[in-house]
Amino acid sequence: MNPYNRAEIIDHNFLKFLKNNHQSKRIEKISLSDLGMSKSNVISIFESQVFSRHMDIKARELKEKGECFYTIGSSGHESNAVFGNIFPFTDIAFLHYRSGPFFIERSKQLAGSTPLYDMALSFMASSDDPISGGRHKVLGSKSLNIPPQTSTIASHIPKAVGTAFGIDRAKDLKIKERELKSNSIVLCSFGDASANHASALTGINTSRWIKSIGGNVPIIFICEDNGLGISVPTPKGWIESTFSNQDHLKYLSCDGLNIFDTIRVSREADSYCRSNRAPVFLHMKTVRLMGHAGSDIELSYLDESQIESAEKKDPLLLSALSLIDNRLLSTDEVVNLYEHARKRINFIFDQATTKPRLSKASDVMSHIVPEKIRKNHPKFQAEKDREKLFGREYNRLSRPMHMAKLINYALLDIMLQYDNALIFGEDVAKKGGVYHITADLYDKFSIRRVFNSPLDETSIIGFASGLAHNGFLPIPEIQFLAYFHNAEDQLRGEAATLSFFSQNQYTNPMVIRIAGLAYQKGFGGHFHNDNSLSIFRDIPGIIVACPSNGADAVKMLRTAMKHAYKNGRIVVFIEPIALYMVKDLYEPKDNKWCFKYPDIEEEHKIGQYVIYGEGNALTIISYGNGLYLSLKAQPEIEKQLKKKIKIIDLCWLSDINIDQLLIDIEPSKKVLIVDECRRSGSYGEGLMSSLYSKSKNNMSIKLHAAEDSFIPLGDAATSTLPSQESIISHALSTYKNE
Ligand SMILES: Cc1ncc(C[n+]2csc(CCOP(=O)(O)OP(=O)(O)O)c2C)c(N)n1
Repeated sequence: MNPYNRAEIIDHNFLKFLKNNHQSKRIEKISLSDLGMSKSNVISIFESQVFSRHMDIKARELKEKGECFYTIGSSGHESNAVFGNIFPFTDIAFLHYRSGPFFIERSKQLAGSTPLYDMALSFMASSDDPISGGRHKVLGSKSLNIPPQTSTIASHIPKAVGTAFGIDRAKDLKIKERELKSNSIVLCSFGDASANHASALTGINTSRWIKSIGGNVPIIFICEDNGLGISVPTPKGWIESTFSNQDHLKYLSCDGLNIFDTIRVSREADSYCRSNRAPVFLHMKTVRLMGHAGSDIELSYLDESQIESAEKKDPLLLSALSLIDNRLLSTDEVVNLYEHARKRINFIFDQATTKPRLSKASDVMSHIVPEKIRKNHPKFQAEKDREKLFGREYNRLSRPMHMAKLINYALLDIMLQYDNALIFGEDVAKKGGVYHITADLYDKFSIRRVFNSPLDETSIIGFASGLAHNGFLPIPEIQFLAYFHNAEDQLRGEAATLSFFSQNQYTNPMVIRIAGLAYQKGFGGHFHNDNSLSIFRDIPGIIVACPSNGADAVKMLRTAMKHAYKNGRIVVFIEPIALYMVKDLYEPKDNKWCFKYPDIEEEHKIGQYVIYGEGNALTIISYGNGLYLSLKAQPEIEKQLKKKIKIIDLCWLSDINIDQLLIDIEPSKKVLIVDECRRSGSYGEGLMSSLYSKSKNNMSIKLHAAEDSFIPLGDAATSTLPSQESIISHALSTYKNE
């Protein structure tokens, strides 16, 4: 036999061993009633294991023919079928990519499921695949309560923790949007190498952190330990020594080569987690068979003897022997079941190869932007309730205020209107955030709805995704824009891709508030004055907002919430720190940057920009601090030009209506884009190219952006940024076509 074709060897060995098997005493004798299992249950688990094995064998054959993609299999991990049996499908499951047997076994809990066919379609990247529609080979199903996972290892762990936390919190708060059963728990599986990842460690850490302060986090972390991460061995005893001694984390281990041990320990994990509402680390030791993935040549990093030694521990064979030794099936019955499953899988997979695949860009992109997840929108609260909530502040609502205060008011109204909204982040509770934007919310809505997170941005955004799986509308806060980078994958790789990989069946709406941008006086240096938004610019499907004043901020925040609630959208809401407390525009005490709190029903449509002035000599397009500085520069520019100009505040940095913008800037023909962010990757850069490529007229468009530099501390802090003076000079030279 070809030593490189391990699938063939394993298949052959399985049958050879069974045929030569004479009743043995290798396997422990068990009592099904002690395990709380029926004979048919155990046979069902075995059958799912067999189906999964044949899928791996067949997928490899089809991959050779170029019919099948991305063949990462489950061989060696077959004991995870046990979890699919023990845990009810009402327990939401975030699965490792080797959890095929789990998926097949769980589907038997729901009449009418067609897991083999569905998985075959996913292997074949067919557009008929019911979960991803041919976008990825994922394990996922809305009806089975299995959200699809990306292939980024461990990145599902922070959100699984958020979902676990959200089960009891939703019940507590009685939110009507909740989807998960009150006594349910969360299952979250991953590999042993993945357990080293920062996302894994922070997820597990956050679950313990919450439990230590009395919160409920009913989650079972299932580490399927095959001792390898592609070619890198996990040090002996590493998983056990890392996770068995942690406070607030119950550690249990099972032998994944032994179906009955796995059943026994799963039951223990289930009972502990469900009744204590506390995290459990279930360590399943097993082997990996057939290499890491279809393209992996194990012989390039393992000796043949090492490979054979793992193959001798084949859990499928060991399951078969357990069933035979315990007289649940005869050898012939096992062989029959095995061969029958082979035929069935071959037939289904061959059928699946004939099914359609995605081809057009528009089809690929059809679910990037989620939509219509809820019909109705929560009503505004009665005026008397608002009056009570605002208390002393109620009578001040009609007074002009700076942005920080107005956003605070908006959040009060939003929390009143949306029972399912939660605010969390670093220092947001009692302290009210570093800039007091969330001040008083904790007192008014209690710690159950406004709470501090551990100091970890990955957890904050992951938590938001997870909470959204149970009907919450999270409003996480990131304390400073520069620190969002720590959480980037949770937005870019996870949250933003969910509706894409699930065809809008799963969404994770959220409104992420981020204090950011530069021009802060007397504080910071680069990390508190980060002036780059490029991290958001290329993420498909998200909405990005950046208000320049309090009144717009309030209206935009309301619109953001509405789109998150009704359409499942993810909104990144950038709040320019330097403008939080600004009251004046042209002169000290002119109060021209203070605004009244907009009436409760006032909104600000996505993509709608605001135009200041009607002059056509020149148009300045900007947002945030750049807009504020441009308005300050306007009188001098107009004085020098002896003509009037127009200034446009984009407000929304995504969804810019280029066609409409071209109509509005057309009369002036001269455009200066002022962008406070670093030139490379700035929104201004993108806007300039969009305007040029769509403009039919001879227009002159210039970009005045910040230098490609980090921000220093001290007097030089604004030296790399557009200033009132530099805007004036750029405006004049743009006008003169210099
Ligand atoms: C964040 C990230 N880095 C690297 C990879 C590439 N990669 C895919 S699987 C894998 C090994 C994972 O090993 P383990 O967690 O032990 O799971 P196993 O495949 O052994 O079941 C790696 C490095 C990835 N998918 N995601």
